[in-house]
Amino acid sequence: MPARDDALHPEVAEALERGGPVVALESTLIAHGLPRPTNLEVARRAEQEVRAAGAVPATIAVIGGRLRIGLSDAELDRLAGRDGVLKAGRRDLAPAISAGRDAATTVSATLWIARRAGIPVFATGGLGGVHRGAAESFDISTDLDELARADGCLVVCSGAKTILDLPATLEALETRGVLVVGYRTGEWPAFTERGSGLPLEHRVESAEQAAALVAAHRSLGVPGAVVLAQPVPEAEAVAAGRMESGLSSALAEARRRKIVGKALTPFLLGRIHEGSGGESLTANAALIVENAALAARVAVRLSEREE
Ligand code: PSU
Ligand code: MN
Repeated sequence: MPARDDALHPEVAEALERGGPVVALESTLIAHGLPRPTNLEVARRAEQEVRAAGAVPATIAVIGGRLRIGLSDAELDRLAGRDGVLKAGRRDLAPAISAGRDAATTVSATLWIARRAGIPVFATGGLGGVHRGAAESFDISTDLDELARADGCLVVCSGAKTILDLPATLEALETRGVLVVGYRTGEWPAFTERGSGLPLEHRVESAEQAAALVAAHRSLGVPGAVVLAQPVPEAEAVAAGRMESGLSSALAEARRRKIVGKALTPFLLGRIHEGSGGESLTANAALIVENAALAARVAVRLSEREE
């Protein structure tokens, strides 16, 4: 499905037409990953950082049953402030649109929409991945499969969310042949923590090097996205292991209350943000904004290379 023209915000359409840099941003973290009012602040700051780096932000969502690639300020406000916004993975897009609903798009849905609209650079907080206990629950995020399909796309993130089984998530990316590169790190970042202790084979030190690597990946036609993993800024990082006890009780509560499927990630993130006295929320907000900024810097280099 090529994105219908009316889905594009005029500013995004204009940038795409002239081959200018655009960065896609997801909206599930706004509607389901962060509490109010931090969610709206972070969404706006991420867009500002993209602009400051010389690119155009395209936050993606479904508003009143219409796909939007690039949101107006009023639409961003509506998404951040309303109850009952659907969390839409790729498979949930058609139901959201046909029912005329508001839906926030996850990594899988956003990446799919962005790629079809010709926006191959995308930023998020932490990827979805293999949940703890997945050997029994089979809970593995569609994000991983979409990353494997998103040929030539760059996805900037801070690894996968700490609530997940991080070694298994990294293995699952390897199985799917998704290239993972550290940005100024040799370790798989752990979302709100700087590192997971899991080594990464490849790293780059600058936006310029990242752009050269993405260009090589594209020109070879290697399938799948390039994941550029940037650790949370030092000043906002949560100390290693600090979330574990809160996380174990949140996981136990989820089991007790049978919270499964797409409700699980928002539930666990909510519990962790509530329980950490603001520490994890500050880190989550900071990393989202930094990833948007880095994605924009690479998008600018990529569009210069194409000139
Ligand atoms: N990053 C964040 N907060 C979030 C998410 C990412 O900092 O809430 C969202 C993304 O949209 C991701 C989703 O796709 O969590 C994963 O959900 P699930 O585990 O149900 O696939
Ligand atoms: Mn899941």
